[in-house]
Amino acid sequence: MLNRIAGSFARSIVAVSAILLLTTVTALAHEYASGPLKVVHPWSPSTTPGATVGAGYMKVVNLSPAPIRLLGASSPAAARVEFHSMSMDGGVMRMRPLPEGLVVPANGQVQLKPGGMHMMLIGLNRPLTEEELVPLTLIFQGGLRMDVELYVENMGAAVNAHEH
Ligand SMILES: [Cu+2]
Repeated sequence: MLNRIAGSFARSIVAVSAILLLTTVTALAHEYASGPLKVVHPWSPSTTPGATVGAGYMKVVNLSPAPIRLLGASSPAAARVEFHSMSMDGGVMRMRPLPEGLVVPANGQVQLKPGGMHMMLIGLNRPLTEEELVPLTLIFQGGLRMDVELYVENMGAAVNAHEH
């Protein structure tokens, strides 16, 4: 009898965890598609109150046989959005703005990630809060615009790693 109760209790825990897992995976693995372009899991680390700068990361996939340039981006949460590269320079990580944006190779992809190429949300008008979705418009060559949302994750380590 006790065994039976314990068994059904365990089963309901499994069911609840499965639902939670599904919800989390859906929120984290969001992606957007437009024509030959796919933007996979755009996200931002949460920021502390008063922070004026945030970061943004994502994977951009180009399914077309021609390279496509990502010219820039904008967000209502920031005065402007810049693309930066990051490289080692005499043992020091340095960021460089990419004023021309970046090229997504033909049938290829570009990964923006902590410690690598990234977006910077400059002049934040509010903190980025864990689990919120921040609108971001990506502007590609040829005038193609893509609206995505940055999913804000609690990633203190990523924010610290990004400071320069
Ligand atoms: Cu930067």
